Amino acid sequence: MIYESGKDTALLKLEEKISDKSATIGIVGLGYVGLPLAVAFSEAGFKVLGVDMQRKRVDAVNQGQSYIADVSSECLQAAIAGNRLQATTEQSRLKETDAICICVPTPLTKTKDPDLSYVIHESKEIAKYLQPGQLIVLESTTYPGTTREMVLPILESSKLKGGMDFYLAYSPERVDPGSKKYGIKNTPKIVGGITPRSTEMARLLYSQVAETVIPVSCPEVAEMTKIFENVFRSVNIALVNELAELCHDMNVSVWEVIDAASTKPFGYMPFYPGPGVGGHCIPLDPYYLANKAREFDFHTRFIELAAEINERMPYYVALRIVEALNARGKSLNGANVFILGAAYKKDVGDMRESPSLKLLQLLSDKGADVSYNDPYIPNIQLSQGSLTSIELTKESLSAADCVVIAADHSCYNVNEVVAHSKLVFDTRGVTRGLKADNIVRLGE
Ligand code: SAJ
Repeated sequence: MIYESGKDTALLKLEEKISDKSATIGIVGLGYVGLPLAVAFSEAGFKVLGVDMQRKRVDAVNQGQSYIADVSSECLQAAIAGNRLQATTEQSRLKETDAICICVPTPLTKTKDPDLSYVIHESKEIAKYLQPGQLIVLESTTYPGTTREMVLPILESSKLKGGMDFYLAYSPERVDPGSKKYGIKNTPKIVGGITPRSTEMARLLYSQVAETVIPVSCPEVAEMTKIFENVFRSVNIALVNELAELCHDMNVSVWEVIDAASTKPFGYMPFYPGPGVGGHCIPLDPYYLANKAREFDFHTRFIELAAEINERMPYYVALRIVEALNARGKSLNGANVFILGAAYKKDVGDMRESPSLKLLQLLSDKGADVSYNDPYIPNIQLSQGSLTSIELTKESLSAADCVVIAADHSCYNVNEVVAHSKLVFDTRGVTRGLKADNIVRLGE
């Protein structure tokens, strides 16, 4: 392909600048994906410009104050001190960058339709300042087709041509919030560009921070890979959630069944029942795929049924709590219910789509006097007002008619909780193995 010399030089220059680390990397969206990525590129020796629309986040980054559990303030301060990271709200500064990673949220609307407004907004901003030779990578979890059908036309409104004047690829974030084992460096990174050259440039970029980079043939494969990874989790969690309900009816312990199945060294992978699924991705991704599939007159019934089962878990758990209180001559209405763990999963301080929050609201709506403890989350908002985390003491436990283990934070001493509670409803199976009349478990 014959380029006009100016354009060819710019694209060739990018390869050089990434290889010799003189490139400036733009990270748009400094959340649980963007901030760790910004620090990773700065630690790899690049100058990084973080762009976020939230002034308080920008100020916190520039002051070296991390607000993301997976990023320490010390790492942030080192990157700032080394003049390798700075944050701004000014999108116009993106013209200073050579590569831009878009790490903005892809939530759902109230009717569970994809909300790509952040992706669209940032693509439009990037298009305003797009320079020949830049590499743009979308990281946000989304349905197959977003990069090519939505982001590319917006960027080409700059009159620059994708694949010729600038590179464009999709590379899904693969973050397991709170994981002590996996991070950017040791998690293989998928990259799929709109042209082979775009794929190659994305591969070159991410090979600076990830040990393994896996090129795929196009953005659609990369987008579908990510959605599939998360839908795989969603359907398997739904399977054990449905099994938990059946096991209760059949008076079989689902926890014992799962632990026994886990002894199979091949062809099985354990998932566990819970009060529902929270987080940034698992509750949302099935609806992204289902929405896109409808364009092909394809109804992802299995995937949507799984999402529905997971969504219903807080309601099911609330019903089981009513039954457990009732069996002890206590009505939920007026009962003191103390929830342990407001976060969406253990050892994280994140409330996004938290099933614990849904459960608190449901119990409160049915007349219970609800309170909670979560060492990571000082306060929460319910429809009737805010609640502050109550200290976990013998007194606060014994004062409750029912203590619910909703997020099994490692800091909870389960034996102490059982010893000082009238009734414990365990949604996470952390009391399994303990024999006591005051324990009721999901899935038994
Ligand atoms: N959950 C269960 N039972 C299980 C596993 C999870 O009820 O067996 C619940 C959790 O309590 C939580 C929800 O599902 O409420 C989601 O937990 P998760 O760990 O599956 O998902 P995230 O959002 O914390 O992180 C995930 C990544 N997690 C893992 O791989 C373990 C991965 O799926 C994605 O890379 C990441 O989301 C993302 O951002 O896409």
